[in-house]
Amino acid sequence: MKKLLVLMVSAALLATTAVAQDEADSQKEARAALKFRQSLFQLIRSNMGALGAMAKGNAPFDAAVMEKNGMRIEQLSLMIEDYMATDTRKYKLDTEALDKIWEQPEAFSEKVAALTSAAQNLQAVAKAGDESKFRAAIGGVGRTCKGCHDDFKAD
Ligand code: ASC
Repeated sequence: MKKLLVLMVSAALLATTAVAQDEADSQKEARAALKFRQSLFQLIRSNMGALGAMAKGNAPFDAAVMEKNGMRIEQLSLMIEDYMATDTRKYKLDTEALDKIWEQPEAFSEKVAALTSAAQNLQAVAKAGDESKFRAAIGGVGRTCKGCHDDFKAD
């Protein structure tokens, strides 16, 4: 009975803490991790492109694209912690990822969660169809990109 309780408590704790970090074991593994995580951020960037153009007035608002890209960004945001879990700090890589990502994983998680929320909000706003709210909803997503870059990306 006691063992079962310990097991249940451990499982609950695991479910609520940030994704476990795993140090890369070799330069090769570090390089692979880098490639995967950069691919993920490129996809997020790709989906932000059309949205940014709309927010800047360079393209007409398209609620269907806002909803679709918002959904994609939400899904991609949910992969960030997994793809950043491999700690590559001790390897020499061509990267803008700051050590702080692995030094302060909780703070990083908060930034990721803000992106997920903003992407969910964008979908809701797009679905509701009130064009007067479109720009702010896109801006909300862009702000979370910047908010994380300010702290965790060298640029
Ligand atoms: C983008 C992009 C970012 C963010 C950021 C928002 O489209 O590539 O990194 O938006 O510029 O401030």
